Amino acid sequence: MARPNEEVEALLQEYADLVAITGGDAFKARAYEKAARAIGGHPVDVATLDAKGLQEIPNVGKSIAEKVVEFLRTGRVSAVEEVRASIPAGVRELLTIPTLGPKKAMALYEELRVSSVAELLDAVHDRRLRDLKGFGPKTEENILHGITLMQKAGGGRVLLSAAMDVAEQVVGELSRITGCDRCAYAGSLRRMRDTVGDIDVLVAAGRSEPFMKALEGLPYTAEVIASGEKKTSVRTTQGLQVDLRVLPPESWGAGRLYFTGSKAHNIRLREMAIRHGFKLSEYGLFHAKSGRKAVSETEEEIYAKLGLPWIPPTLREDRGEIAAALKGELPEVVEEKDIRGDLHTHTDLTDGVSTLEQMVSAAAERGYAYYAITDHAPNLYMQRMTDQKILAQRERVRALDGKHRKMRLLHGTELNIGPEGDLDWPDDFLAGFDLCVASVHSHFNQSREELTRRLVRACENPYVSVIGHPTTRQIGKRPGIDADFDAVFEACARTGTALEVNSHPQRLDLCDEDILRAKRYGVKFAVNTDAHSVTHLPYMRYGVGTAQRGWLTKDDVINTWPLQRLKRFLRPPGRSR
Ligand code: DGT
Ligand code: CA
Ligand code: CA
Ligand code: ZN
Repeated sequence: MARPNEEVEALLQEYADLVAITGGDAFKARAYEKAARAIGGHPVDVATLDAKGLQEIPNVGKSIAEKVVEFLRTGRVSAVEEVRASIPAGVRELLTIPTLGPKKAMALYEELRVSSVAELLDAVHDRRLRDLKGFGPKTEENILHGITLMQKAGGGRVLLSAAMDVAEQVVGELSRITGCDRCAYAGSLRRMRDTVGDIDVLVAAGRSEPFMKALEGLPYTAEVIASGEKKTSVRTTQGLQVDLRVLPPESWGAGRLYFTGSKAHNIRLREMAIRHGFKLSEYGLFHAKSGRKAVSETEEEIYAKLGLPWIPPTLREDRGEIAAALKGELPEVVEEKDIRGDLHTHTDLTDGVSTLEQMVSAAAERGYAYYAITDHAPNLYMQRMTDQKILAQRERVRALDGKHRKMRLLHGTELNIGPEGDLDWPDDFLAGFDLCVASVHSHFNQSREELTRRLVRACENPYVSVIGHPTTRQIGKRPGIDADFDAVFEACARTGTALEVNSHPQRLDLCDEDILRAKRYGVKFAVNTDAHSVTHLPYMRYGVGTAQRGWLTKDDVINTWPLQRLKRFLRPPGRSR
């Protein structure tokens, strides 16, 4: 169940797309898009606001506020229904292809009468798109890729954050029931995979019935898929499956181990158990000969009997963690409490929705020792950044520094890596920042050579300390760019440039496997949120989970370091600063 703010955000975004596709006012479409983002990032639940309260949200005017009120009261908005009805359902289906914007979707419908994904596939194969203005072979390729992505997302996996929201609510509800000894989630969610197929919840209790009944009766349970004494499965109103298993309390550790997975990790453990004369199941570790139980209550005891230390769930992917554990070489993975600050964040000076003051005080509440503000630079033209604006912001940042306990503020920017690897400002201007993040935001379809050179050039700039969201992937929407990342990682190591692990649940970029690869080059990392609102700062947990899946330790992550060490990394003495 999305929060009301997110539901409203999705609805207004859809309206903006529909306005654009029906050839409506581009200004109006943009206004709805801005309002959608502002509401999505607004810290107060919109369901608690009236029309007047809504209008206090930036970019929300009277007419938008009225639509939101209508939605909150009736679950629908007549204006949205109207435009929906004016567009064939197939064209709306086209809009769900992640690589196809509203303009192109409309052109396909008007020029070629394409009104479904199937018809679009036919048109691509018949090469009918090539005759359309603004379409080329590259567009075809993108469209085909988009359709593949969409069909993959149709496999029903959801973003880690969406699954986490549901799981935490379910665990909260079930924990309150009398007789609940323990309750926790397991599966890919506990391993912090970037997407989750279904949610596995475990309860330790003597009787299972009250828990099964409670799950079936939750307000967001839409359908009961299977109902039994040991396991019940339901589907939520948002289409997410939740599997609940109730275990006897003495089997808690064995059950948690089994249902956390991964399957491949479990198989390795079972093989080890057999070699040690045991049998491992979700009920415990048993002596193979006598069938007598050895241990079952905690994961630690089971690992210990197999001669292993406890292995963090984020490492349980059969990527060598058992061999490392046997050698005593398991990494001590970075934890959220180790993070001393966030090095990539935005404010409403560009496309953020919270003010500088709001972002800074929310960061201070998180107990950070330092915090960097890195708004977009001028080459991302939509953001209208100027030298004057960023310098004025610097004054405000300096004035705020020290006002929040001991948290120190860094003034930075997120530069745009241009098609040639060029950056927004000359070096002497960059020298004025405490920190420069540099990221790719456009020209994703350049050749592999061009993309690689672009990223390597950015690394080579002495003022660039972090490469933001390095592959630019957006989960379920857009694949990462096709650069030679081995060359990029090598350049990062050589130039002392950190790679970002972007914590936004839609990005998680670098992903676990890329992190593992980059780490072999001796690269350092920065786990950042790229927050555009105070509500995004807590996304840090997802970045840290991803960093753990990439086997990163505190030492690998520059924003766990004390400020002085971080500053030396940002401004090494050899560089001309
Ligand atoms: P998901 O839901 O696709 O994101 O991935 P998981 O890992 O949560 O997989 P799921 O929900 O099918 O099963 C949860 C855990 O239960 C899985 O990680 C390991 C365990 N498990 C499930 N089926 C098997 C199996 O056939 N053999 C073994 N050893 N473990 C299994
Ligand atoms: Ca699962
Ligand atoms: Ca499952
Ligand atoms: Zn960016």
